[in-house]
Amino acid sequence: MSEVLPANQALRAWVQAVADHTQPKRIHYCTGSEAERAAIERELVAAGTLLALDPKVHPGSFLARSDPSDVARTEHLTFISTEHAVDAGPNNNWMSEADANKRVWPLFAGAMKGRTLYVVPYVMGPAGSGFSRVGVEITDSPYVVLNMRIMTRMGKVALDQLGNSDTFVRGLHSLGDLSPDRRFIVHFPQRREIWSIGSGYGGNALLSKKCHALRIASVQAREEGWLAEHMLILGLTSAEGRTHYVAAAFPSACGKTNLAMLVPSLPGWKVDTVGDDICWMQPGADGRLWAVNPEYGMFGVAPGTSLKTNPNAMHSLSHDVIFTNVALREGQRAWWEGMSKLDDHEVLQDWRGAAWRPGSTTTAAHPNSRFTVALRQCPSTTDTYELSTGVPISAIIFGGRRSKLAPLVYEARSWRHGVYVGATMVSETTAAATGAVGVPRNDPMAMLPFCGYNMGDYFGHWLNLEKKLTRAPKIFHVNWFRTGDDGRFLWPGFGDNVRVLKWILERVDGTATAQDAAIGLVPQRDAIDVRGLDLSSDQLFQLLAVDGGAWLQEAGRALEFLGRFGQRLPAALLDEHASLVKRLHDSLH
Ligand code: OXD
Ligand code: MN
Repeated sequence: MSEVLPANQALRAWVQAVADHTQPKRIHYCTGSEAERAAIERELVAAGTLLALDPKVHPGSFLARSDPSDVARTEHLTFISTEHAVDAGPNNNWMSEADANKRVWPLFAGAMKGRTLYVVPYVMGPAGSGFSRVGVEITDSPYVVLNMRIMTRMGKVALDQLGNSDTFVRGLHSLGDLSPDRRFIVHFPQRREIWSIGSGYGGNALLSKKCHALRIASVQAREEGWLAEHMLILGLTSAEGRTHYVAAAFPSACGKTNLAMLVPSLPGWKVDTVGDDICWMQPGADGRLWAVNPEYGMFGVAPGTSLKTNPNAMHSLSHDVIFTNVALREGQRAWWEGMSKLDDHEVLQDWRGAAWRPGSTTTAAHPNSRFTVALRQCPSTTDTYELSTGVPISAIIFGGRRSKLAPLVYEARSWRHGVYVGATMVSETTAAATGAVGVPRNDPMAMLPFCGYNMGDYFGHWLNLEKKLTRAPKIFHVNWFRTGDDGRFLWPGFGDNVRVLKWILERVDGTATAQDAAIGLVPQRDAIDVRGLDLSSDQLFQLLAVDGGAWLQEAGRALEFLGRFGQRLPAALLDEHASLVKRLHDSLH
């Protein structure tokens, strides 16, 4: 690998300062070239860190196994460091700068001894676009470098965009000793800096993703009048040829990737996948909200992904993939729960590398096992994710995993009501973060773990944005996960979700009807296109039902949650809350 030193003095000075402290054996500035990728892969395969998969079944693909204590984001070890704790808000763990300097900085001392320090410049957003921002991650993990090369526009393209500017987000990452006792992910939003030590796992270590594109960018977005959101972006073209773009926020592992690349069950409808996880949106001169996906790849949850549930994801995975913590079938083939049937007597290697047999009480793949793959490999992408103008957003969708209560879909009455709907979102927890699974938790705009500042101020920022939007997107809430009395899902989901998107876009176009329910506008039963679906009218009734009494209790819990933001909570949200409660009471009389 030939060394190319960038001209940017600020970058070189920072790298030198980090190297003086971390003491790597050598420094490598990444170019993003093919030769560089191949060299790192060879090195990792030789070291046993990557396992090459069957080149016929998985050309160019590898399996990585992470330390068993390092398999998900660790929210309790993730901190925001601001001068005053109140600016980080009750939604974040706060650490003073003095504390970070005392507790975290010393962990980096000599941490890269014997290792290579990689300098990874990257662009978030289409290169040269007014939306895009440059970051540089310093890391001692070659696995991180390979992932960053897929997830971002990495190397020379970023240095070219940066030029001599010193306004890049600085991310410092070291594996440290991988001990959870010495694991910290600390963000300094004011100086646009991130320190991450002790974890090699995706969201903790690929600093472009949650750390930069959400936590740091959300602060920057507020200062500059835009939004950095945990949302997929998709374009939907109707059978008649009308295209709308929507952005949708769901908590981690609630099907964002599936929805982003859905194969519509309605004939003639088409989906264009623009992004599957993160969305940066700016008001345009035309009063609409325009969006780009800052990422270049997907870091998707593997379990549950199959040709049936997400054929586009499966086709994306046909080559050049990094799998993390999936299981191995004989012949070096990747496998995970829900992917395909196994033979009864087959013996696999589980995600730790131990022998595993079908029927075992443990899972073969880790529930949060992942695939890293370039977005361009997805059959449902076009060139829209490369558009420097972004795409105009017609609808914003919030969603959660709710087995009860929330109807399949409803529309907010106004932007302000939509912000209230987003702010009071609740979802049942998943395996994407450590902790108990299946517990309802408030997750405003699916941003609770990712908003880099006090969410009271964040709600205020959302409310203020309306002033710049003469053609604001309509806001909706969906729930694919409602269950009937027998505990089974009422809605088929997956490709049939297009039926709900269809209603949403018809609402945007003003052609679909809705009935005024206390919580918002709910489709009339005949407004959802269920032709060809095996769905009884009783099931549809249950899917769309609004139980006023249960919603009143929910509203009580929502108020308690919003109360956590105290003085920082915008009064407009309390007004929305009072109106909702009044409508609910009225509906019960
Ligand atoms: C992710 C997450 O990895 O939200 O996208 O956890
Ligand atoms: Mn996510």
